[in-house]
Amino acid sequence: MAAQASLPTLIRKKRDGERLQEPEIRSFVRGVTDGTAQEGQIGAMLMAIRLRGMDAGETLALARAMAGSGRALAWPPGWRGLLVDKHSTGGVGDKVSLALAPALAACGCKVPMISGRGLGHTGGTLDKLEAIPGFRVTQSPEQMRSILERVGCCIVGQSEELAPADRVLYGLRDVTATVDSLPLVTASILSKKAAEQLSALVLDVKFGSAALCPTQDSARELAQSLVWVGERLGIRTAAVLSRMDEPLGRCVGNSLEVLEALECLEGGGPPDLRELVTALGGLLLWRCGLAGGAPQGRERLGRALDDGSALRTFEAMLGAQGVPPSTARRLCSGTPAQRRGVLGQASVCEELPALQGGWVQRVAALPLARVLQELGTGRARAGDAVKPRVGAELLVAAGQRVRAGEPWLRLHHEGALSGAARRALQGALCLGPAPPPAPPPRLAETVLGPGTPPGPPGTPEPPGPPAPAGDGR
Ligand code: IUR
Repeated sequence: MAAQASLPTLIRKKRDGERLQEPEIRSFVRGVTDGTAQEGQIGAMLMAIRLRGMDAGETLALARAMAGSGRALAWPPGWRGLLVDKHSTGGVGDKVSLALAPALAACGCKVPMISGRGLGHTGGTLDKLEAIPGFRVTQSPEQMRSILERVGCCIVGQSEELAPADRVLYGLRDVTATVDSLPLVTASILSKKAAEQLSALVLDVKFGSAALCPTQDSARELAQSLVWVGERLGIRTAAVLSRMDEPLGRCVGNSLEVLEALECLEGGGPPDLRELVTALGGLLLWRCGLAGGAPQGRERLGRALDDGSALRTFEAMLGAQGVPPSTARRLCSGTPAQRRGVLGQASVCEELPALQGGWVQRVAALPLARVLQELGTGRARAGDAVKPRVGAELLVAAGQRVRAGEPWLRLHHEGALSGAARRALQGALCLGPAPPPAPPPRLAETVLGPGTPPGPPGTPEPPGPPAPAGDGR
């Protein structure tokens, strides 16, 4: 057997643009996991990968090694084919998971959804759920299995044991300016999904001014990489490219988003939210064989929202994850006032008037989310506390005419609003002298894996192996 190359040798190889072999990648990940690799060495390797890229095979090997760095979840054999999850690359007002997980469970799937917290201007599903008194996001693998048996879905945080190499690498990527690397993003996301032992996965890859990917082309590249690697890890993987220039739905902020997700779970709520929930869910139902195609899957999922079964499943999930039954009942079956009573309200609620009249071209998600993050919806550093009741409701939408002085935003906050924050918020309302052109659809494209049977009308050809990400991403 050939002698194992040392870590400096592997770093030098990648630094000089060479391809790493699978055993070399495994050896690097072993060093990351067992602590024998020094932080400086890991940082140097991350930067070499960020600058030189990895081809699809290397990325697959990295994802596989990271998935194997910890424990894999184990499920009863009878659930084979039914285990599904969804991952989003992060957005503003994105409460899709709250409605999607119970709706999928109501359709017969098992959904061990592992979600994250908000960091930066994007929100996190765990923070939204923690706005509900009593909700516990920490569940052991055994507890997850028990909840899936009884309810069909759970939404939990990542456990220490799942893909521990990712925890180390992700933490160091943040401080070494290597977050935006296509192979590193792909391996990070999919290592955790592979350790979850999923049957099918759908990815919501967002693009636009408030998204990780600035352009549709960069989102497509990431989606193709994720789908190609995901399929080879044994997960039926599909991706949707969705626009993220404006908030999803009308509410941004943790408890306000729970209220909006409840509206969706009752068959109502903003159309763009329902469209995304049903599109992502429809793809999953199709890919795990519970629907004959994506359109049929979308219809089936819509029925679960309309007939109350998704809402009942959400209530059962709340109960199983620590919410007292009377609280869960008031939240799921109560009037809007009872719901607000459960979640509480911020101490200040004020409406911002439009400073001038005009046609709303758009409400920009990024400035809005940045101000809200400062007011407490999100955190500047991992571990900071969030203020669950802080948030905003949009009172206008693109295409609408507003008069000067008319309120366009209802802001919920816990203290004084600085002049700078007020000005930044006003900057989010983009007005013009004429109605804007019809907006492009929020769902721009679907990306499917190779060998996928023909999909819904308009579905593009499945991609071949993604081109090597050798240009630095
Ligand atoms: N989410 C992940 O799980 N990994 C990543 O690299 C990114 C988001 I960016």
